[in-house]
Amino acid sequence: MPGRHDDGSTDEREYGFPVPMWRALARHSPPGTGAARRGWRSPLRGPWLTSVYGGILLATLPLVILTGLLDYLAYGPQFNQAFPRDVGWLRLPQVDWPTRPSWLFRVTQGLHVTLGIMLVPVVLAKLWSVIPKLFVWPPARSVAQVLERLSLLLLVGGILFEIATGLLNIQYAYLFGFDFYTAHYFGAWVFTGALVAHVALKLPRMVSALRAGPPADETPSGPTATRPEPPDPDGLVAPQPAAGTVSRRGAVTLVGGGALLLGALTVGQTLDGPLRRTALLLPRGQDPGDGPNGFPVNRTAAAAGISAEDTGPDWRLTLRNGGREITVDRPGLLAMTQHSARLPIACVEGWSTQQYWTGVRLRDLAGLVGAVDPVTAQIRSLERSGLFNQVTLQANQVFDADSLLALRVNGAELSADHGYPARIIVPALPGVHCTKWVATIEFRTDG
Ligand SMILES: Nc1nc2c(c(=O)[nH]1)N[C@H]1C(S)=C(S)[C@@H](COP(=O)(O)O)O[C@H]1N2
Ligand SMILES: [Mo]
Repeated sequence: MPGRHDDGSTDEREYGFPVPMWRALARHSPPGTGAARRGWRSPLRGPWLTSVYGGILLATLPLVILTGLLDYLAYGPQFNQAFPRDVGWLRLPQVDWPTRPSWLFRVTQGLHVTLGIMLVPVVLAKLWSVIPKLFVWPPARSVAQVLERLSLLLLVGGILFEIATGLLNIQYAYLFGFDFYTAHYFGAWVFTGALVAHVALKLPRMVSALRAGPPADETPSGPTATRPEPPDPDGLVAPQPAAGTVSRRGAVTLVGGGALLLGALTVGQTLDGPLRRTALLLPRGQDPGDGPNGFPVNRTAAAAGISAEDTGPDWRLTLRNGGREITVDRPGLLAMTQHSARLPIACVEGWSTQQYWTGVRLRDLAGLVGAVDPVTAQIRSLERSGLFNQVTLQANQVFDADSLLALRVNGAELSADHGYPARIIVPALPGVHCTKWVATIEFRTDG
């Protein structure tokens, strides 16, 4: 039977659960939770500190989410070539990815990876600041609280999952037994949903905590004078705080400095020139060699199983348009009007570079085989297997004046690793779709 209190309320109303079971649960806290909770004694914890980290994440995470979704769109989901292929009702509006500005994908992808890495210390600091809540017992007092804690599980689990899979992917470490793109995409939606709920719930408290400011008068007297924030309803402030070892400002500076340091060690991979050597945290970061072909290689010719014979004098480019088929050899391509453009290669793993490419315009090749009004172009590589041995291009990507079947780079022949005898280069196209060792181009009018 529900107990009745002096104020007329019942336990049922207080708990929102069948009471005897709940009482028993509350009485029998798992061994150690109380001690663990009291063990978190830093005087730094409190609503203000949590709100500072929360505010930084609130201002920056939407950019990481947005650039991530844009990257997904850039892959051309309308051609079923984005990953994951089937996203059910999580389908984004299908738009043609533009070719201008040519650095668009370089920026969206670079921001996604660099900012994502920089936010790692902030996320960890935010989690550290709320860690006593993990040991609250009973874990929830009402159905609403159960739901809130479930959403926190998705929020925390979601972001840690996105960080882990993202970091492993840019290190080319496919340790997990599932597809990275699928996992990272669905994880992003889980996390984003939980984030929206969390912000809706906590925004007012964040704003008021920031307004209230940190406890006054700590800084002039140094870290040992660090004062706890006043006790809060959320239980972030330690009931028996230990003496301070670092000032509140020092803690925030440390986390911010960590973020900037990570950014500094990452951003080089999206820059050309000697600064690339500063990308110490990334495998494609440091030393791509010298000369006209001295820029990062994603997959070498050897790794792709491309032999010297495949790309020798017998190589032909096959152009198709409906029933028509034309083959051209390399001297034939070199005899056509050559066009040059300075265009980036931006890889989904976060590195990018800009080079000076020369070759035949894709629209001239369309004209050669009489494709006046193609809707798509389907490109296939000599490479027999692998995820990236073909791509479908949109009409605007075929007809951009700088879209090339590149034969040369920086005034020299393409190297075998960069796609000799011919490769695709299209403004703002993700690197993964700049197919190397091209064998056939098929123009289609039916999409
Ligand atoms: N045939 C083929 N083309 C390919 C790839 C591949 O694996 N096979 N990798 C792509 C990827 S992921 C990138 S980022 C670019 C890198 O081009 P680069 O190695 O010349 O720098 O090539 C693309 N073209
Ligand atoms: Mo790539």
